Order: sequence, then C-alpha cells, then structure tokens
Amino acid sequence: MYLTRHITKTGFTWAANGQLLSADFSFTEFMSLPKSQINEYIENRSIAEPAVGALLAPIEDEQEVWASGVTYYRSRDAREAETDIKNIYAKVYQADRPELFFKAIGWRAVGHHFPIRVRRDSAWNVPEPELTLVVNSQSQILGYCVGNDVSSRDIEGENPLYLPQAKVYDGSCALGPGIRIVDERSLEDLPIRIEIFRNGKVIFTGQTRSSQISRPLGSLVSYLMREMTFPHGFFLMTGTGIVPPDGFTLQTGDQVSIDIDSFVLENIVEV
Ligand code: DO4
Ligand code: MG
Repeated sequence: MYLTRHITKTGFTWAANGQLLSADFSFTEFMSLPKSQINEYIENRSIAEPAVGALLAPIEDEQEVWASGVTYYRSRDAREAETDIKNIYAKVYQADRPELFFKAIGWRAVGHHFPIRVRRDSAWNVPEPELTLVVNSQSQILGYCVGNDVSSRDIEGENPLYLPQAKVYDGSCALGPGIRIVDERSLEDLPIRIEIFRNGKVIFTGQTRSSQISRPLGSLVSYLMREMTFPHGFFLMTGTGIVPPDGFTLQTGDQVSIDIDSFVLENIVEV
C-alpha cells in the first residue's frame, strides 16, 4: 500500500494507491491502529477518484520526527573528523544506547519538491539521505518514507552540544514522496542513493544499503519508546551512510535527489 498526502483548495487530503480517501480518514487514527487492521481501515475509506493535487509531506501536525545518529560507519568516521572533541562518535557507534535526537514536529517537515534550506549562519552544510521509519503508537513499524536530515557540519563540529541548532531549523527536514506500507523485514537491505545537481550537472553521487546500519531497526524504535509514549505514532530517521567529501557544501539552487528502492524524494535548496 502507498499512502500520499495532497494539497486541495481547502487544505489537504490523503490517498491510498493514488485513490482519494474519504473525509473520515484520520491519519492520527490510522497511526494508532494495530498494523493488522490498517488494510481494512483504508479499504473502507477508499473513494474511486484519483488524487490530483501536488504532494505534501506524508505527516500531520501531531506526529514528531526523530532521528538516529552514527548508525553507519561512514557517519562515525565523518563526525570524528569534523570535531576536535575526540571519541564521542566512536563511543556512541559501539554503545548499546543509540544516539537519538528530535528533528521536527510534523508541520515543519517539507515534502517532495518543496524547498529545503541551509542555515544562514553556517558555511558547511550537507543533505543526509535516510531511511525513515513510520511507526504506530504500538511500536509497530508500518513502513517507510524517504528522509533528508539536512545538517550543518560546522555548527555541530564546533561543539557537539550545538547539535539541536545544527539539525533543527526551517527547511531542515524533508520527508516523502509518500509512505510505503511494507513488511518490516523488507527494510533490512534496501538500496539508498543520492544525487546532487548544481546548474544541471551532477556534482555528487553516493550510495549505500540499509543493511550497513550497525543496529537492528527495531532497537532504534524500542530505545526511543523506552520512556516516551507516542499516541499518534512517529517518524524515525535511521541515520546516514553517505557523507559527501569534506570540501563539499550545499548551495542555494542545488537539487538533491534521494532514492530508496526506486522511491524518490527531490528538493531544491532555497535561501
Ligand atoms: O551526531 C550527529 C548526528 C549524526 C546523524 O545525523 C547521522 O548519522 O545521520
Ligand atoms: Mg542524520
């Protein structure tokens, strides 16, 4: 099943497999149902009318977006190099407890073809292509969307305590294009690819696979839910395994295209 959220004249509407869902579809209710009931919930609300409006981020105001850090060796390596405070990334990469941080409230996430941003007070910025889990209130992984954890490397590199400023600002969280509802096991080895275009030319490409994540996906979910309830479900970015070389920084006008198993999220960097 493929869920999408679309702009309408009066707000937004949801669709499943390209067909509109009736007005009594509630994403928050959907995110609180057991996974075994979601197909029936959707079938009962499907209208034989195609969805046409542009895509919005497949999330609502009530859901939070959380993110994981240093779950791939490449991320551990890049962070160790960007700071002179040694070992904290190497330690968290090996520790039982993962690095988890708050990324965005639902309304701040931007969707496919909406602008992303770099901070005006930062000179070193990168996109982070991340498999993003969609998790219901009962801690079941319903599926995934593509995520971009746009980040400032110099702000975090100056002092890791600045992480919230490096990670959380307008235009730093992109999600989309929709939500693929899948079996959790199918997420274990997905191809993840990024292309960055400047003036129509590819200036960076990178690839990895979700099997390179150093921890089971379920362990990220269970750590996040240890002492927090999510009555409306949540989204969890699972970390980046692709970091452009140190000389690279995003610029206004760059187009970032992230592909996870042929599911593509595209955004342009705006001021
Ligand atoms: O510790 C910094 C954050 C790392 C991160 O966002 C990632 O590994 O994806
Ligand atoms: Mg990240």
